[in-house]
Amino acid sequence: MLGRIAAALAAALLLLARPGPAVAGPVCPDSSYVVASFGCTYSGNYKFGQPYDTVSIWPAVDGPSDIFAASGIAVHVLVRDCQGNPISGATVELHNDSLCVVGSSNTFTTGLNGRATFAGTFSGRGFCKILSVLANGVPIGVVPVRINGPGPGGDLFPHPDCCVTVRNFAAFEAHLPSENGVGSSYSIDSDFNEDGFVDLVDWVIWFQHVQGFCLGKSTGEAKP
Ligand SMILES: [Ca+2]
Repeated sequence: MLGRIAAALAAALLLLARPGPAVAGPVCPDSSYVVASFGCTYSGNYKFGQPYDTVSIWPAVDGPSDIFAASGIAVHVLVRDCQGNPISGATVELHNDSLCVVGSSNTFTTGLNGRATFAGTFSGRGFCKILSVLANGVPIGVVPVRINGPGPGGDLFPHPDCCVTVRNFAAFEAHLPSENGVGSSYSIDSDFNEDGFVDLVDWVIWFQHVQGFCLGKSTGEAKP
């Protein structure tokens, strides 16, 4: 009996003596990285054949925002401290000041190896040409992913649901109708299906989503 107890104690001491996993320090931009991958190409009248780099978003968590993966787009990160130790559980954020994002739908979390991939959906509104990537609030890089949503993100009347208002419709209407490469009124930020035309299809998209998610919510200004 005493022999078994001694053996158990010896085993426990051996376990305690083993070096544990290194405790990671703060996020280090020089040791971390972020990269985007693009698996599709444009097929319409806008940037035909070039990597498809645009994700359309809408102001509703359960709304029809594009799934990054469905567009062949993914953002990959590796988050480490300055000693090269991976940081697990880091909160990674896709950010641009021009966007209004609903809740924390633009965040994801690193795994045990400090890595994470975002290929899902986030909700909000606004338009931008790049996304900054922050880990635990520390900028670790940018990716050339465009976000396309109805209306500018910055708002004189901030709203937690990022609702789209009549003011945003005026900005959209200024590009309706237009065609990429013809005249100067075409703008990708009003071409919600990124086919090279701002037309009735985009109008229907715009109005459907505004009706579905923003009408009836109080933003302090008139609705379309
Ligand atoms: Ca279009």
